[in-house]
Amino acid sequence: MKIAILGDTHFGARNRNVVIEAWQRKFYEQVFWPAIDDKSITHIIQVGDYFDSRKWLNIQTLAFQKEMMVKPVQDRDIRCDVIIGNHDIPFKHSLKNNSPNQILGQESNFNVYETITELDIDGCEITLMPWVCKENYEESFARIKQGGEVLIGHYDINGMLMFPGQYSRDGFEVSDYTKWEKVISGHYHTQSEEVNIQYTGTPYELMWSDSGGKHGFWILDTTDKSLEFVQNPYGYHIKLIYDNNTKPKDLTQDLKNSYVKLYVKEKESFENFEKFIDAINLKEPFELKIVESFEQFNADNVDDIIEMTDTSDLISEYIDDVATDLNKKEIKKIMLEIFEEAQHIDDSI
Ligand SMILES: [Mn+2]
Repeated sequence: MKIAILGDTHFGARNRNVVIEAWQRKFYEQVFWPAIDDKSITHIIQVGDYFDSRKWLNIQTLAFQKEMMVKPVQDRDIRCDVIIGNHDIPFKHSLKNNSPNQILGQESNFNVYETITELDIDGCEITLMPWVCKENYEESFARIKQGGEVLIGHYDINGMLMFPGQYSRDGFEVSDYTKWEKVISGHYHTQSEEVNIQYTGTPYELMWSDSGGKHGFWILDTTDKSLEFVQNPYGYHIKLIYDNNTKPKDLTQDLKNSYVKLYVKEKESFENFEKFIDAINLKEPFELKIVESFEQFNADNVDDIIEMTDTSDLISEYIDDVATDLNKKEIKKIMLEIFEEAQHIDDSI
């Protein structure tokens, strides 16, 4: 049997940002549900962080998750299992009063798991484990160590990838899970695989740090415990680079409703730069951030400063040494003001 494994859904993400909601909708309507129908899948397991906010639920978010998940599950009369994640709970040390149980608990076709539960699906033993906190730590840790066939949870695991380039320094050890054939986990929003552990990643991008990786959902085959990835092609955090050779016609991407960061490496002609900005704006991004490069201020581009008296002199000398056409007097003034301000910041803040 094939089971769809859906990562952290984070309904209501970023204070119910409507643009992010529109990208979530695109995933459910154009990727997820068509694939579920196409592959005749009748069982979905969502690995936690169903909702985004630990404490609040917007009425629009309530309606949105009904439209995207509850109704499609019920219309197809298929099964959806939801595990409690750390974003689903209002308390730090307890799973009490979690949001999925209150919202999805009374919906037909939905099962919410707030305790460790053993399932037998077509002869495959699947253990579902909610977020591990103080309240359930001993029981959870003992069950992890014990091992079994397939474990699905929402874990912090030391050494696993959290975001592109950033690894976790917290949680359980990879070696705690050695007695499992396969471990599938939500929590970190970037997908990664280490030994027998597969992090699902989120189905879609939710913030800038998600933009470097692949997103989508997984299909678990219970006969051989293999996982197939179905990619969501819709990314919407887009990085562009501008230099003196960049022309508006180079802009081929669809930027509508996207978050765009434009990194400016060089900008000799202000007029050409403005034309490029206009070309971006014509494509109607939701947000455009221009990031100016200060590469000329890198330590590599400045001679070693050996003799120094105090920090303010060092700042002045450093700026004197930079090869730039910018107004050095003005830069010095700003830097020294920041330095002054930093000296008077209360340590207790
Ligand atoms: Mn999450």
